[in-house]
Amino acid sequence: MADLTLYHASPSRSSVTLWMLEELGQPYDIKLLSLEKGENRQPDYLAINPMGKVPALRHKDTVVTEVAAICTYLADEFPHAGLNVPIGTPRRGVYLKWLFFGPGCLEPAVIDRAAPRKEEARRAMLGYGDFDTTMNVLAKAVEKGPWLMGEQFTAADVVIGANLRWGVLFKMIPERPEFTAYAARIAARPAAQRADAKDKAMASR
Ligand SMILES: N[C@@H](CCC(=O)N[C@@H](CS)C(=O)NCC(=O)O)C(=O)O
Repeated sequence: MADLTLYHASPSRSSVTLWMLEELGQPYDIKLLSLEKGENRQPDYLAINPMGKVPALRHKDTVVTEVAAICTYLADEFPHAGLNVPIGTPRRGVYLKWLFFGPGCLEPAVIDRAAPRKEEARRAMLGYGDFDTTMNVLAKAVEKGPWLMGEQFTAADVVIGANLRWGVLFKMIPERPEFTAYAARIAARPAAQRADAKDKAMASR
């Protein structure tokens, strides 16, 4: 049994953490849950994540939930993989900004656009402000490349990159050249391809 266990539904947001684990290169086990069968709402899983959501990650006695928290945790816990920007490094501020930008701005902006509210919320009320600003900020960040932090691929690229790749694929994010180029660099990563293949195999079970 590995020290790391991912509670996963295939494919879903937990696929982001599956990719992160592949980037990390540490052994891990997968506990596959069926969202259709409601296995994420059963008492044994609610004891792990009371939100009834995947993913959840167990590392020895520690349980971490929330995609971005899991990616941040893994990158810091296994620094040899070079996926974090360590505490004490000035660039860590920007790195953390992108890790939080994923669930704080990018994901809600995309979801709100896909499932609009009955009454439009005021810009100041929304943490991401508005969709176009979110997209413009992101386009500028990935324009130069190859990665958000320049030459270093980090956990922030996993969090933002997965969202972006998925959003472009399902036409929820505009097909701007900056985005398609970044999504193509992400798709070419062997770890992303391994995660995709594992997900495909699990989904067809
Ligand atoms: N904020 C959570 C969102 C996780 C999430 O929404 N997971 C979905 C799968 S894509 C889920 O578990 N849905 C099942 C349900 O809500 O019943 C995170 O970042 O981990």
